[in-house]
Amino acid sequence: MKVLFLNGPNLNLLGTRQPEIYGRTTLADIERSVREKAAALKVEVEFRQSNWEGQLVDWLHEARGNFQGVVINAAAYTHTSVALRDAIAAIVLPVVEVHLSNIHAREEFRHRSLISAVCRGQIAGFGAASYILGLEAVVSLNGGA
Ligand code: CA2
Repeated sequence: MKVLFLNGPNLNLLGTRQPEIYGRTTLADIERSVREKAAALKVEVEFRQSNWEGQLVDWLHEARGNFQGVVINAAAYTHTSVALRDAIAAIVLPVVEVHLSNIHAREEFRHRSLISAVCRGQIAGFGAASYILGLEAVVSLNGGA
């Protein structure tokens, strides 16, 4: 089984700014812990980040036929992107939405996710562990590793 991890805008800065919200863990640290868990589950993972909405749309299209599921932290595009919502709806693959922070406990504009309704579920508020839980969710949606 192959699972694609997609990361949206500014997540490349993780661990270097606003540690009071996002902690000191970098995206590379998260990728490392995802890879460890994936190895234990005998699952292949690919980890990508882009600040560009269209790039994330292209990667979602590419996931079809090449991966068995997607874990996505769409970052700020979560709250704005009809394009990402339409791409997720179009690919007919299990897509799990993850967030480091509990978006429902933050500013009101973060409470609404435009992608939740087309994802299989949302995991938010567990820091880097949200990604591990997202991986487990995709594996479970595929009937196990
Ligand atoms: O909690 C999450 O994972 C978010 O998706 C993170 C996004 C935010 O816009 C969402 O509302 C919730 C922000 C990711 C950018 O992270 C930064 C890291 C360091 C410095 C500035 C931003």
